[in-house]
Amino acid sequence: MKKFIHIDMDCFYAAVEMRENPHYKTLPLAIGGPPDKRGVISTANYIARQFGVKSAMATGQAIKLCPNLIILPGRINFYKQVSEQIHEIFRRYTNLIEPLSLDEAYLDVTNSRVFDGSATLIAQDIRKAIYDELNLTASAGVASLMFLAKIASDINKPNGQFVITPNEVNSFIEGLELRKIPGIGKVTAEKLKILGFKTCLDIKKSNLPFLVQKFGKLGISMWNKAHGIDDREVVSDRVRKSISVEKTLNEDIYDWKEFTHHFDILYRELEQRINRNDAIQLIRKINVKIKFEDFKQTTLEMVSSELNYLAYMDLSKRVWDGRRNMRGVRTIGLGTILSAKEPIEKQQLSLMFD
Ligand code: TTP
Ligand code: MG
Repeated sequence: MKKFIHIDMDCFYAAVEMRENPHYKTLPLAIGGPPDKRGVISTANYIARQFGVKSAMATGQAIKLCPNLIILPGRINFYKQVSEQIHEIFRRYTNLIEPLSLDEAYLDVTNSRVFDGSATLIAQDIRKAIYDELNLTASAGVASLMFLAKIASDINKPNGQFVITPNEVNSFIEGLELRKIPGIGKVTAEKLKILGFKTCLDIKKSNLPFLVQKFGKLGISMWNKAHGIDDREVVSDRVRKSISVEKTLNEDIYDWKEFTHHFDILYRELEQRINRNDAIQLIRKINVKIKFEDFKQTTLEMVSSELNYLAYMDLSKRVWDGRRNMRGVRTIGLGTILSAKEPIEKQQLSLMFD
């Protein structure tokens, strides 16, 4: 049985802008092109949505619905950076991450050992980390089938999550309206309705040849989904290259003993992170990164195939004695460089030829 989490940020671009400029929080806000250039709305905050402002709507139309609407042009590169920070959080829980857009991703947590493998608790923790560290809210869906996880993430949006447990899957699917299935747009939903198909139960009661005749590939896909079959897998965007942890201290420190106190906590955190990601055998190098009060930073690394407390301590002491020059320490980072896992195809090929 698989466990999937679908994460979707709440009014993502608008949420980032509200974080950067909190006075927008109480005002209707949209990101979009200017009305005089036939601009469209990318997204709107939830206040603007109460006026009917929506993604893909012409900006001119949006202003008619909400005359006080604040419209910002948007800054995609900044949203990309934030998206990367969100992915950094995801990677604490699993390497199997498939981004659907900047603000949306599937995570396969079937083999994650965090929280005893409870996908519900993992989803909660991811949302908490996003909130605590990035000051943004996310919604999540949890299910044993990918398409259900995606549908579930919308149910308690914003800032909520919804779990479909394995024994709820059947009844959930039967009651599921077809227009909620990703890939079924307005036009198809209308066509389905005319033929008497409103829910997955209607599809289940129909027959496959008829569905294929009327809808082609989509017919097969609907039939499968209605029967709880979705054998797609999370295709991860990249192979992880490093795992590291770091902490910026509340106050700069000048005392070695105090340093070792923070070091110990970080080391344990790194150990957990490595174990959670099943990465112990992939370690090739270890490093220590220290940032000083003047914001200059230094990194020292060594070749190592294991996580070794004394080796990390040794690297730290060398930085402390040799490179600190009386400066206070502001940030401590402990990291590993990993070798890439062999792609699965390659493993299978070599098995075939062995
Ligand atoms: P969505 O997740 O569809 O929307 P959202 O995050 O703004 O709001 P929700 O709380 O309903 O999830 O899209 C994510 C971002 O992608 C969105 O902030 C802006 C951008 N986007 C566009 O630029 N054009 C579009 O038509 C849509 C739908 C989104
Ligand atoms: Mg979103």
